[in-house]
Order: sequence, then C-alpha cells, then structure tokens
Amino acid sequence: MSDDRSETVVADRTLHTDRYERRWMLVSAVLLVVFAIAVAVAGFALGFQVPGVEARVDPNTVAESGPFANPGLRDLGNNEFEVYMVAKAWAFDPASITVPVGATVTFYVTSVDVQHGFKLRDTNVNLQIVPGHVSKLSTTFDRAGEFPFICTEFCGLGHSAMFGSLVVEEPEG
Ligand SMILES: [Cu+2]
Repeated sequence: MSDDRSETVVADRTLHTDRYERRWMLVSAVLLVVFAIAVAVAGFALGFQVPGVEARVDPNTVAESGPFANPGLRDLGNNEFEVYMVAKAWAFDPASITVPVGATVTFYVTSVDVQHGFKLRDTNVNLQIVPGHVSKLSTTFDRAGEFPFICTEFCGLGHSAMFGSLVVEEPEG
C-alpha cells in the first residue's frame, strides 16, 4: 500500500506533456520575456510615456478660471514650454502653436464637452481627451518643421474639421 502511494507522488511531479506542447510552452515563455524586454526598452531607453490623468476638473467650469481660461503656450525658460489646450466640438484652442527647435513642450489638454483625441503627427504624443480629466504628455522637438495635430476620437459632425498645427522654427539669426 505505502509503495503504491509513493509511486503516485513521483508520477505527479513529472510533466507528461507532448513534445510539441512542450515546445509551444517554451515559445510562449520566450515571447513573454521578449515582450517584457520590449516594454523596458521603450520605457527606459526610448523614453516612451504612458499618458496619465494629470488632474480632475469640472468640464462645465474648467474654461472659466485657472490655466484653461487662458489657453495657449507658456514659455518656462530654458527652452521648456507648456501648452494648456482646450478641446471642444469641433476645434482645439489654441489651434496653432510655434516653438523653437529643441523645445521641450508639455501638453495639458482637457475637453469641455465630449471625448476627443489629440494626436501630434511624427511624435509619440497621442492623447485621449476625456471631459473632466486633464491629459498630460511631454515631447522634445529636435528638428524644424510642421507637426499637424488632429482629433482621433469621433466626436460628431465636425470631427473631420478638428485639427491644428504646431510649427517648430529655427531660432532667428
Ligand atoms: Cu473628433
């Protein structure tokens, strides 16, 4: 009796898996490691950021006082800038922004009506703009050029007309 029981325990410790199943388990494990490395490289080496909810606001009053009452570009010095932007059906305020080459710009965007998106072409800035939330993301512009931004969430009849442009200029002289 006791011998039978010990044999059962030994058998349970061995994986009775098919050779192909074992290989696919190995492939799955390797993929998990590859994904973890990709996330680490994106986050720590390439500087990818996950847009977060910076603050909660009242969408009915956010444009009446505080920074969103006067949306636009703020020069913080040292080539650092902030943009406070209000998204509403169907426009961005401000719709045009100009910064010098090398500028690091932090965007604070909120909506006063429905859900919008804010995608700045050729950058990693891609925000979901939810009424009541302030979305925040920073990026550095290393070359001159025009960077159009568009609304990426369908927000009604005028959605396709909801866009703007950020221009990065060479410093004067
Ligand atoms: Cu839209």
